[in-house]
Amino acid sequence: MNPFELNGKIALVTGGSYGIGFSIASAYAKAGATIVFNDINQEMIDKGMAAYAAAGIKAHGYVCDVTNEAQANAMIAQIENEVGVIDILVNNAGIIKRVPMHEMTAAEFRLVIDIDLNGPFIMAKAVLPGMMKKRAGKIINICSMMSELGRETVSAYAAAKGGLKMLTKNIASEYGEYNIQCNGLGPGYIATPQTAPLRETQADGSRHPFDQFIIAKTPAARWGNPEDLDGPAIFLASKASDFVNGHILYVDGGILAYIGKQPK
Ligand code: NAP
Ligand code: GCO
Repeated sequence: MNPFELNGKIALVTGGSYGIGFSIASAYAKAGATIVFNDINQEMIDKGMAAYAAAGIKAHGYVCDVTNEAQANAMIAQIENEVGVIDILVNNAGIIKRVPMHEMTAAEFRLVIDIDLNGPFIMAKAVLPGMMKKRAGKIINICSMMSELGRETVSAYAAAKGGLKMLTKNIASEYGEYNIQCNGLGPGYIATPQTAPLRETQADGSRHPFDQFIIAKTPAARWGNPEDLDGPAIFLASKASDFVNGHILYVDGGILAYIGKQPK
């Protein structure tokens, strides 16, 4: 039997209209899963549905703000009624605000924490009852290099992703007895709309300084693509990881292992 197949499984990927979430959901579909995704408005759902259809994937899209517990609970009930009980949850939805901490407002800090940390709590809490009843489930939280490292301007994001690492470990600890595995997937620097500002070509045609920095910090000497996450994401969603719990699987091309290339 192929331990990496997802046949018959229902996977919910939050913020799955594009970017990393879309790539992971597409990979899950190819592995046999039924795909469900949410986004914060119908326009994004429609765009996501068109993208899945173009990829030959019959997805189910729902409008839900992951920070709104009432919306989340209503969506899970609707999914269970229309599609089935969720087997796999990927807490992918997230934002970042790049502002020096001494200039960041408390409201901006709270918003990032709300979406990137409270959201995964709300969504995990919403799917746990169904998984507990089935005595099986997979919860995958999309962490970050900032779950381990800090850098200028991302204090709220690092606090959220650091907290998400520990929320992952706590869900693993509290619900392992129900045969529910909760792990983190920690992408390195991935080329998506979220990181586009860090890769913009400069007025003189040169690469963005941060782009050059990341190339020097990555042994693979390249940015990751969303598709680089697909195999590790399938592993964490499949039977192959049934005894992996509370682990953060970093998919970073070696950034966390590397001091960085000496400047020329
Ligand atoms: P992205 O391109 O900005 O996509 C984020 C997705 O989340 C969008 O579909 C967005 O929808 C959705 N979203 C935002 N707030 C939401 C909310 N309150 N409720 C529901 N959906 C919401 O980001 P990405 O680069 O694909 O990153 C996806 C995840 O990976 C994030 O958690 C990010 O922190 C993490 N990550 C990214 C990288 C990277 O280098 N790109 C590396 C490590 C970790 P709208 O467009 O409608 O707002
Ligand atoms: C940043 C980037 C990173 C990536 C990712 C790295 O501004 O440093 O946006 O935070 O999004 O989280 O793993």
